[in-house]
Parts: sequence; C-alpha cells; structure tokens
Amino acid sequence: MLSVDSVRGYIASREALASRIDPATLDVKEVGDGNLNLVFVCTDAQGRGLVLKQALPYVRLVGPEWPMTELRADREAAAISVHSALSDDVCALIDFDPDEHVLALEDLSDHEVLRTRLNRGGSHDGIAERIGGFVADIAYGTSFLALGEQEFRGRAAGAVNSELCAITEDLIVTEPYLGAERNSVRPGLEPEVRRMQGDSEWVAAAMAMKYRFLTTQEALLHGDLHSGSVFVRGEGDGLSVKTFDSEFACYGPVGFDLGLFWANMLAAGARAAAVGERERARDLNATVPSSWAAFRRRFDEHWPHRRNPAGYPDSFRDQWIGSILSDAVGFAGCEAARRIIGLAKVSDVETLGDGEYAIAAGLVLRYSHMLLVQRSRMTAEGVATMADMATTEVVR
Ligand code: SR1
Ligand code: MG
Repeated sequence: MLSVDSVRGYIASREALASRIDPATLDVKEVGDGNLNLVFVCTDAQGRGLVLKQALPYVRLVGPEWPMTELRADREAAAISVHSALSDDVCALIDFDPDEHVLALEDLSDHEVLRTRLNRGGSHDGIAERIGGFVADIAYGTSFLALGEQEFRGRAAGAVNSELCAITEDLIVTEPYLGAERNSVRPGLEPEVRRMQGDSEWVAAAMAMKYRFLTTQEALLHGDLHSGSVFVRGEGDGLSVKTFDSEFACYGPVGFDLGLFWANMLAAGARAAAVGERERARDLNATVPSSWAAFRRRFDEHWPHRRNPAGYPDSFRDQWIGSILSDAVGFAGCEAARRIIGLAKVSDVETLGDGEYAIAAGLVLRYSHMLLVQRSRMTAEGVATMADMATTEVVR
C-alpha cells in the first residue's frame, strides 16, 4: 500500500512520473474520500501536479472484510484509454502500474467535484449537456455501429468486469427492493420504504432493470456516472467538464450511464426544494431533458458515419433510441432508490437536517417509484415534469 511517506520514492522509481514532477520537492496529500481506493494528490515546488490512485484488495468504505479485486485498476486504465480517445471530457491517464495497481492521473485540483458544486448552490449551466454529449460519444464509439460486429464482440468480451458489476447488481438493482442488512434510512422514512418494498409493481420493475443490466451489452459504459464522478471548473465558454472514476466500466446498456446521472441531478433538485430553492430545483430537474437532447444531437451527428449504413437503417436508430430512453428512466429510478435506501448514499440528502431530509429523501423515493413503474412511457421532459409536480405537492 502506498502511503504519504512512500509516494515520493514511488514517483522517483517511475520514469513516466519522475519526468513530469520533481519527487524531491513533493507535497503529498491523501484525499481519502473515495469509497474504494487510496488517492494521493501530489504537487511539486514548481506547482506541477498529478494524482495517484491505488486499488486496495478490499472496499475501502467497508474495510478488509469486503475483499475486492485490485484488477479494477486495470479495467479503469483500459476504460480511460478507450473513452479519452472518444471524448475530451475525460480525466487523462498519465501512467498505469499493473503490478502495484496504481493509476497516475491528471491533477484536476483546479476543478471541483460536481456534487460539491451543486451542494453549495453553484452554477450547473451547460454541464448536463456536456455529459449528454460525452455519453453519446462513448456509446457510439464503443458500439457495433462504430466498431463493426466482430471488433465489437471482442471488445465486449475483453471488458468483462464481473466483481465491480456485482457491486452494482447488489447495491443498485437488488438490495433497495428486496431488503438487505446494509440498507438504512432515518426512522421517519422507514414506513415508506417498507410500503415500497411491498409494492410488487415497483419491485418487478427494478428486477426488469437488473435483467437489462445483466444481459445487455450495447457499449463500454463509464459505469458509475454520478455527480461525484464529474469534475467541473469555470462557467460559460470557460467551462471544463472531466469525468473520472470509471472502474465500474463494462459493456452494458447505454441508458445506465444517463440514468445514474439523471438520478443524481434529481437528488440535487430535491435538496434544493427541501431548502426552499424552488426555482433552482426546477432548473436542476430540467437537466434531464437538456442532457437527453444533447445526447440525441451528438448521437445523430455520429449516426451517418456508422460502418454499415445499409445494415442499420434510420428506423433501427429510432427504435434503439427509444429503448435507451426507457432504460435511462428505469435506471434513474433504481439509482434514486439506492442513494436513499442502500449503501453509499449521497451528501446532497445526507447532510440535511431531519426536516429537510424527510422532504428530499421522500421526494427522491417518490421519483424512484414513478420512474421505474412508468419507464416505458415517460419522456425526458416527462421526467422533469414528474419531479416538478411531486415537488409542488410536497413543498408548498
Ligand atoms: C462499495 S462501493 C459503493 C459505491 O461507490 C461507487 O462510487 C459506486 O457508486 C458504488 O456503487
Ligand atoms: Mg466512484
């Protein structure tokens, strides 16, 4: 395991790192807020920086009693390489050490995590659209449309990530609905959770999403695209958006990445509503249709360049887009439930006092029910309308 003290020697031992940053004048900080890994931010006397991320043989959030393969670092390195060739909105990989399971990453200390910015009431203008474009770029670029069928099958086989997918399968599409030891909510919400877990329509819808996640291989997903996996800096023309933390990457349904992002933006909206910022809540809910529109626009730009236009006519695209949308709505419903009921909750809701928590968490659970049960007939605009209406009912 790397430590603050051993990082200097580690950097000095790797040519790719020692040539970029001076190990002799290094300042090292262990960031320590990740769920899974060790993360060190390293800066030298000239202000040059990089980040080291080391996969431990267990899940850091829980400890050694939850072992987890360090090969997740290999999967993340591979995913970054693929995704950064398709989009500029990816935190760059500088070096990968498969023996010590260490990734060296671009230092984005001048950025902030999107969730942090949202929690402090900062601007989100243009960010959701960038994420929509990013998802379209990686979805198209790693699909059979861009790669051709043979290459696609090989890539999908090479990107299997069973151990990390098992976390997703347990935490996002199983435990909130069927119950689990590691579920928890504050006492006031317990009756509502029990009621939902007794609702066979909601549970069956979640299991249908589990089936989609397990059996669908459309593109190389980011795999964990929540607002804590996005760095942002600046606004307007100066806006920089960088996705990171793709260790959950796998071939899966394209709607999964969009759905996770949507649920986290809706949670930010629920927080805003709970603290009395109704207009901001509406704006945050509106990021669902705006990111979907950006996804559609970018996807349509890629579409004419597909390898086999005769084999995949426009009618196929329209059908596929429809199924990506219903997946995205359904996975948003799963992620919404998970971030309230299951393990690894979100600070948007968890940092609220009990009264505000009851409003925000209650809203996100209502969203989960409506998103899951109505997923095949809900548009992206409908998601925002649903959230606005529920907010109006709850916050007067
Ligand atoms: C035990 S890991 C819990 C969560 O952290 C990651 O960010 C993923 O969201 C995962 O589900
Ligand atoms: Mg993560």
